[in-house]
Amino acid sequence: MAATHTLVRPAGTGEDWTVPQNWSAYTDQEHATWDQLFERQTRMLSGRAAPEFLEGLDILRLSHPGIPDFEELSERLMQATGWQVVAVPGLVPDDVFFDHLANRRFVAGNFIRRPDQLDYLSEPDVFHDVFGHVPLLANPVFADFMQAYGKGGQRAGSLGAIQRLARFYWYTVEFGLVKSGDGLRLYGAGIVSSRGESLFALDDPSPNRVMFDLRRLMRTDYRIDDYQQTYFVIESFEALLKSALETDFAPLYEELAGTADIAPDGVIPSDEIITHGTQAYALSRKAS
Ligand code: HBI
Ligand code: FE
Repeated sequence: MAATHTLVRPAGTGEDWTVPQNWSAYTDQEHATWDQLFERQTRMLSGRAAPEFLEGLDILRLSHPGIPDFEELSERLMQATGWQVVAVPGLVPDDVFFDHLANRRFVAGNFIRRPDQLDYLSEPDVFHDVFGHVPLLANPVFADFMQAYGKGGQRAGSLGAIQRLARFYWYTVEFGLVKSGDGLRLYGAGIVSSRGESLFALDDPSPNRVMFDLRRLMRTDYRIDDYQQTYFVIESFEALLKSALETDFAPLYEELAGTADIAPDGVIPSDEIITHGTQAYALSRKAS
């Protein structure tokens, strides 16, 4: 999610930045890394992830051993919601990213992290992109939301509001929580693909957990280097889709241009707070 305007299209990538996944080139070690991460996360996520995410894992039969073949995966996903997964070598420019989403194509890194990077890497790899993002694309409501986000991104570019929209994505698609009849559940890809954050986001007393409010969220800075200090909780995926489809974004961006940013750990009077975090974790990291 960092600034992507300086990216240079690598040799061998198409005009749209896609590359062949080259599935047959994965080594046994790389497939084993996928299996290890998959096993560890699915065990952790039952009872923690949103039911829609867990259903997506089932529908797409992502449990097959080894890194999924994007062609097979796309066939199942196409049948469920009309989405496809295409391979890219890494981050792509914002306009390219939005164009893919607007056309119901999800771009996924085709490489996988090294065995010494199981818990953290900064670039989105195939485990983050496919395990983290793709299951919810099998859900019709979330699938429509992602396309609406892509179309919104195309408009935001011309309005100079990419940063606002990037915050929307960050605090929902990457790090969102959702209410369920039985407490909060995880759905953000950055959370569900991370062992540490899957525990932290739901159970730790450190972070704030605040009900989703689009205006508020678009004013909030985020950190890319550590666990989030605030998580926003949506009422439902239907409500999320509604906020994307029914908000008139151009006047909202204008209104927000006159407001101050809110720090990643900030709380404001209008917040509907579920947990007012201690921030003990963030404070301890700063001290060390
Ligand atoms: N490229 N591969 C990839 N994955 C992303 O999630 C991504 C990207 N480029 C731009 C981007 N995300 C974001 O900056 C936009 O959502 C704003
Ligand atoms: Fe992501």
